[in-house]
Amino acid sequence: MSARGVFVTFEGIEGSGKTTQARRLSARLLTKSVSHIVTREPGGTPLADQLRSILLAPREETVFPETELLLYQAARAQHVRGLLLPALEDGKAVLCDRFYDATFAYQAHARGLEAETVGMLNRFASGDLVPDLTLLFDLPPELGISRASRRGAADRIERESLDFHRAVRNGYLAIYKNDTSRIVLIDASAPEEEVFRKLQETVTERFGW
Ligand code: Z5A
Repeated sequence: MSARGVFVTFEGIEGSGKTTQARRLSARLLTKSVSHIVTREPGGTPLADQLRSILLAPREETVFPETELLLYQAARAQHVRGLLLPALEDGKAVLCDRFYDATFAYQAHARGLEAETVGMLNRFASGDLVPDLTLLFDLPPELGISRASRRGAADRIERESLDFHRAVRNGYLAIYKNDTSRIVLIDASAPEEEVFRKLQETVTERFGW
């Protein structure tokens, strides 16, 4: 039986470059024949992808924070059991674009839901799965939004105010301060190549990648 795989999560506000960096790390792992998968939240299985579409579609009807929280957790419960745990048990590394820190940053810090409730539901949905490493890509929201806006139509969350995105960033920084051994803070305002260099240093030191 192979050893359990390594679980790495990529976090940050929108436009922080996590998806770009996850793709770059995946390309590097391919050259080193490290067996891995790249996935994202919400999403990663057919049902979780449907929940993602529901969550991100702009709509007239008010989506209450409680509803949003439960839908993110439903997608996570499916993703963890349907994709993440089987891959990790199979010895594969998992690179995951967002995981439960996003729920603390968005639903607790920015939407104002009780952190204790969010924490309890995070543990329930993730089945107590904890990332081995979390890379937090930090940059001013103004820069992140301007980068993300180059991509075209904004989704429901991207349409939130600048103050909302500031609250998300502050939420992430508060989470980082409480867990500096699992989370590595990376200055994402730097050029793409420089950001990747810092990421590479971190994963080489931790996992020999
Ligand atoms: N959400 C939530 O509320 N609660 C939860 O529990 C979870 C999620 C799990 C979907 O996430 C939304 O769900 C998200 C949070 C919420 N909404 N928001 N906002 P998502 O990850 O799918 O969507 P996203 O955060 O909006 O990701 P993104 O906009 O795709 O950002 P990114 O992945 O960090 O950036 P990117 O796609 O890699 O790069 C964006 C652009 O910048 C692109 O043109 C790049 O070429 C460019 N780029 C990247 N790096 C650089 C550097 N270093 N310099 C210059 N330009 C760069």
